[in-house]
Amino acid sequence: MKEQPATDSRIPPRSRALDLLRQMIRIRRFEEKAAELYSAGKIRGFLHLYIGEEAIAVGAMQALRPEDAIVATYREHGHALARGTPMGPLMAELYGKANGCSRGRGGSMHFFDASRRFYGGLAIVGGGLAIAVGLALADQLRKRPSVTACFFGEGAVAEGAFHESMNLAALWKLPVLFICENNLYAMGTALVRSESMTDIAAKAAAYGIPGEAVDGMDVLAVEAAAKRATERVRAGGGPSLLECKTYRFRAHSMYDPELYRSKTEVEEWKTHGPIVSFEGRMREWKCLTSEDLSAIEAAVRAEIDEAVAFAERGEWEPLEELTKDVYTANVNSET
Ligand SMILES: Cc1ncc(C[n+]2csc(CCOP(=O)(O)OP(=O)(O)O)c2C)c(N)n1
Repeated sequence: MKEQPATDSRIPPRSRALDLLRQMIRIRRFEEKAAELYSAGKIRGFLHLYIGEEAIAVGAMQALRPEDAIVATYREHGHALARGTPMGPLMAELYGKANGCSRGRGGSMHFFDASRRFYGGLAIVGGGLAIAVGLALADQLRKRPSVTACFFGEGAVAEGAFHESMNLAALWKLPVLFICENNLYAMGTALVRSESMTDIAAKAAAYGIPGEAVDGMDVLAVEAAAKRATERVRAGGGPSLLECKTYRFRAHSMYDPELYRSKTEVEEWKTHGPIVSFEGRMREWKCLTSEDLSAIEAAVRAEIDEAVAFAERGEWEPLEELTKDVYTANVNSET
């Protein structure tokens, strides 16, 4: 199929649209495989799936450059994949193997890839915001032209760390893009049950930070909004906030019986999920065929098979190395 003629500026060229779709499918299938491996006992500990929210990581990442820094939460598989960390070390990290991106010490919640300025994978709600502010301060002091993108859930806005980070970032005009992934529930708590004011962009405004809300199910809308916001940040305008309205299709984690929301609500959101809706639009634009989809699915399947094989052949970390890189005084002392 030929490139789409540039008649409508809102329609991306076919190759770009295919790439965005491929990236979202890649994240979706990786996580479906992770869920399967978890049930098979290959992956242990916590596992929080991003299924339903893929458009945010993929869309936002389009606005970021290699020199930019990224901080994410424990629901970060999609961000690491969209950033370009190879799938093998990520799968091995889920397995807890030494060839994992964090030597198997972090697991699902602690993906890390310093070579791509991907600084977590962090388990503490709101904790990433303060780290992002620190990274941005370091970049500013060293006069590096970088933006730090900080992804967090709407549950984090209830944390003091959110308000302290907003305040300092605005006060010091730090180059941070705060990206709130508002999937409406913090574990089992609906946003309306924990916040007296649910407009997250308005909370940023209270600190003088420009904010924008966007449909987080629409990869192109997220990309466009992230580009607008990063441009402002890069131009020295200080921090910006993007609230991406989204939904997670799976439970909070593998242990959640989901008693706080109805199945009908979940099914309704799935009908306009980020992948299915983008596929539909691509078909309308006549830039997606069934063969294209089969080719994407086959390539992703092969990549996942290889990543699983990489994880399977990985070694466990030797016991003697257990305390290596553990930063505490006297860890080996007798006292
Ligand atoms: C400081 C802190 N408090 C509580 C928890 C337990 N906890 C883990 S996830 C979570 C909900 C967070 O929801 P949200 O920020 O909306 O992110 P989502 O899981 O929806 O992506 C909570 C309360 C934690 N990890 N850290």
